[in-house]
Amino acid sequence: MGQGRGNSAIIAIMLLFCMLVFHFQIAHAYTTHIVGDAAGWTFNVNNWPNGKRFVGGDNFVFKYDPKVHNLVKVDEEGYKTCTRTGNIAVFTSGNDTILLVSGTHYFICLTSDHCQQRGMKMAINVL
Ligand SMILES: *[C@@H]1O[C@H](CO)[C@@H](O)[C@H](O)[C@H]1NC(C)=O
Ligand SMILES: [Cu+2]
Repeated sequence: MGQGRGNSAIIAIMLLFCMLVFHFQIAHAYTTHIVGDAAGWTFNVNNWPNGKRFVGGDNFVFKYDPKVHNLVKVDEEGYKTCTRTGNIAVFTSGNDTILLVSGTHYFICLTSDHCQQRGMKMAINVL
């Protein structure tokens, strides 16, 4: 009888452990980040990722006025030089949700001098 109770306790602990691991994974897979917080994807948004933690599978919502801005995913060179280089993707809805996998992702705005002079560029490091 004591033996049976011991096994039950071990099974219960293992179950609890599995649930915790499962919960942890779910909690991290579906985080949605509003880029730039309340201000959105706009001038001087480049520092927004600083000190934040992003995990592969997180969603990033870019909100902006599509009459004024756009959103172009570029490579590192495109980010540095504010040009459309790399396997680019152009977004123009003003409410773009983008799922990012592990790696560093680069976004710029190609309106006028927004990337060069107004800080409308962003490198997002995803774990
Ligand atoms: C932005 O997009 C999300 C998801 O695609 C949607 O739920 C939300 O209502 C949209 N917001 C606006 C202001 O269009
Ligand atoms: Cu812009």
